[in-house]
Amino acid sequence: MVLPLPLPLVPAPVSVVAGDGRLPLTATMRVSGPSVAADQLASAVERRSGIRLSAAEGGEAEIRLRVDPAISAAEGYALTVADDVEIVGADDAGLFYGVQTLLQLLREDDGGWGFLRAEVADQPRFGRRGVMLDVARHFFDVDEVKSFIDSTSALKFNHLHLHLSDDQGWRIHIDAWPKLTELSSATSVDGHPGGFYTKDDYREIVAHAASRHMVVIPEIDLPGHTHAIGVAYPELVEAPVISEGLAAESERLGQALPVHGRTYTGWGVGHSSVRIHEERTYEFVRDVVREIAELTPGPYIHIGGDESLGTPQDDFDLFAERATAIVIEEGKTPVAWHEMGSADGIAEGTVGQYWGMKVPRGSHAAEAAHFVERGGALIMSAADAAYLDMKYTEDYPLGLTWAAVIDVRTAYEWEPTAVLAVPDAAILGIEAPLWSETTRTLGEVEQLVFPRAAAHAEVGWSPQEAPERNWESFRVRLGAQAPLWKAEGVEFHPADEIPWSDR
Ligand code: TNX
Repeated sequence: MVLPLPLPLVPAPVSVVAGDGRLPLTATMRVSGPSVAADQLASAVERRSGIRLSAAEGGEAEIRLRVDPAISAAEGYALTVADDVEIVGADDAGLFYGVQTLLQLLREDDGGWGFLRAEVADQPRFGRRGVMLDVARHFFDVDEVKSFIDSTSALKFNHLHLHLSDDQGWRIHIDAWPKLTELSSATSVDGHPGGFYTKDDYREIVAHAASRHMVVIPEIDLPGHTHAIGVAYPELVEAPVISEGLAAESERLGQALPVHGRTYTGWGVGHSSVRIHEERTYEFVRDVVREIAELTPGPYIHIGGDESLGTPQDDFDLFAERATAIVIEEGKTPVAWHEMGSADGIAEGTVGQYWGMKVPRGSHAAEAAHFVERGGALIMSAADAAYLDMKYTEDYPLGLTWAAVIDVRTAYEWEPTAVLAVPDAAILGIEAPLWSETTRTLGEVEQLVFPRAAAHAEVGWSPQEAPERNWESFRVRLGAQAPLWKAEGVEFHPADEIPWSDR
């Protein structure tokens, strides 16, 4: 028996019924509805097919877009492709996602271009579906970040976490501390060129993200990962703590050890810490948080908290309490890597980001659970499943392996609510981070992100009980995304596991 192929949709919708054949795409097809969504659809159709939809009355078929709050849950939509196309979004985001689904139904065959007939009803499993881009280890400029937003929002991701500072560089201008961008942003890992965002650059990124229904979460990583701060303001940062592990790893990689007050271009972690008992440190944190909050329409500011291996535990906990309190005082909800859950008095409502393994080790699960005990919630980024900077195979040229080697199937087959013993309602959703130690260009970033981000998109969006929510179906649907990525210039990795299709 030959099973029918699933419709080529990723992430899998809540419900989908295939119709009969295709609705041909022609230049007389008219698109109507809210202008932003209509323009986005028309431009994407043209980039893909070369056919420009018309705005004139009287065409043979019509694509009608509209928003109707009665339709379903937030971000949901209903889509029908019959003799016309209709997309009804629960809100503007839902309409945008319906348009993304329609673009996946657009296919070329020997008869030309057409939309596969279907009836789709859809809404997300999790309200939080995030990706992270590390712009500190290597810098990516405004246009590159915009491309990243375009390619990931098409998979229905709705949060973009920007890792704006680390040992190797500081990437956003702060008026009150101007030397950060004067002295600490020029380089990246391996001494490659760096860069930074002016406030206008950053506003441009935030606005572009909003137009694709993505919330930007800025991260300033504290109290560790702060060597670059000490290049501009040495009085704020302790001398580096050189562990045996760091010394051995630096030697193996041929990277120089960190020196207080000088640019660091290796990728060792855990050696830096701001001075916990200096009041100047908290003036710095407050100024930075305030200026970034002013640029941030979204509710969150991420204040880091990972791998402060040189910071004594009591000092770390004290810092976590004060820094999360400052974020709240400046009107935002703090987000922190799970280690900050070690602090008894972490600010109530702080969101934790779990980056331990699928089977938690050591104190990671307890630290994560403490955010929930304090009225907060969790974002799941299990490193051995969700980390986009892990290699696909041992010999893959880009990426690292410390957490795992993650092929597409491993990225697909993890369940974010099964990692920790917390109520399901405490899991806001997922985030897949791309750390950029080994990726110098956006193309290299894309090779690690695509296709695995599509697996995480399905983990975050599709209900566990959706009929097509399984690996065998996913790999076929995923293979059908290749022509869309090619049309948009996305440099995906053509992994062997996937039956890639041409059109
Ligand atoms: C761990 S995961 C880090 C980053 C590195 C990454 C490389 C986490 C919160 N911290 O500083 O870039 O590993 O995979």
